[in-house]
Amino acid sequence: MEFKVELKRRQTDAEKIIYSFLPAEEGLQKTIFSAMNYSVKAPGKRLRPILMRETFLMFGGQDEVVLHHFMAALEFIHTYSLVHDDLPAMDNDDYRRGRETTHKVYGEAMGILAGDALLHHAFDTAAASFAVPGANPALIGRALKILTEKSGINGMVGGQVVDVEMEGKPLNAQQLDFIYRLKTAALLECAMMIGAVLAGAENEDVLKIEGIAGKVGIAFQIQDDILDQISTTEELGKPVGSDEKNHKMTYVVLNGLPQSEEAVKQMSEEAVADLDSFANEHGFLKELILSLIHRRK
Ligand code: GRG
Repeated sequence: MEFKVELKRRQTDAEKIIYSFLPAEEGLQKTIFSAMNYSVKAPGKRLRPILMRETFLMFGGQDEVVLHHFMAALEFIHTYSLVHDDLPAMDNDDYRRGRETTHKVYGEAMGILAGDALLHHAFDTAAASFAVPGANPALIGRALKILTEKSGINGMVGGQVVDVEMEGKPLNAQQLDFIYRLKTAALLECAMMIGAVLAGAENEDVLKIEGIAGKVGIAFQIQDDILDQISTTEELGKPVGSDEKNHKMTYVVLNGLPQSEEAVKQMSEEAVADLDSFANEHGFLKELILSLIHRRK
């Protein structure tokens, strides 16, 4: 079947799974439930949960119930990061995923709280998988540790801290690489590592997967920088030129467009070559990674 059709099917499946863990909009605090649901249901690509599931399948994972908890948890963490990133104290953006940002619709206080709520709800959703009949607590424990580490101070939040602190300052290639590894690649590593862990992959293979996802993550962020320069608000669903507005040093600013495009291609192809060293079936995963080189949103 054509790749685009297969991808759409996986996105629809992922959304069904993610939405099933969202709160009902009722009770005195229903505004926060509504703000959480608004943020999560905005049309995202669902890349992280899809990567998690494909890696799980690649390592022969069978029972998906526990996996579903983690797919939703990771998308909640990713969504909270976008909600907070758009706040006036950060990028101060009005549009995301083709609609008004959460704080524009619900106000700044609710924007902050919706991000907080999604983060807590993510860990509640992941921890609830201990109660799944037949679940393996040791694997869930390992997956929880990865989720915490990759999203926290030595992962996404750590990268964002350096990104914010370095705004408007010159950055060298090493510092930029540090930011991209933590801010962006960490959550992709998290996705693929958890998929492998929950499928029961050997530790050595989980580490190999971390390396592959790291390359995909860096390529993904460089492509994000490229799109911020060459795309349109309509196509991207969020403002373009945001990096320039915020005086951000990016890979594109440092190296120019042609070299950046080449880096995305090279890193994605390296990731795919590493993936090919596994005998396991991974056709869709390979196509997905290669498709990111040419992504337009
Ligand atoms: C952690 C407090 C706190 C703030 C947020 C990492 C981060 C910190 C914010 C996210 C903003 C950003 C540009 C992150 C880099 C990763 C990235 C390119 C995110 C966009 O991911 P997509 O394209 O988004 O997968 P969709 O909307 O498709 O899910």
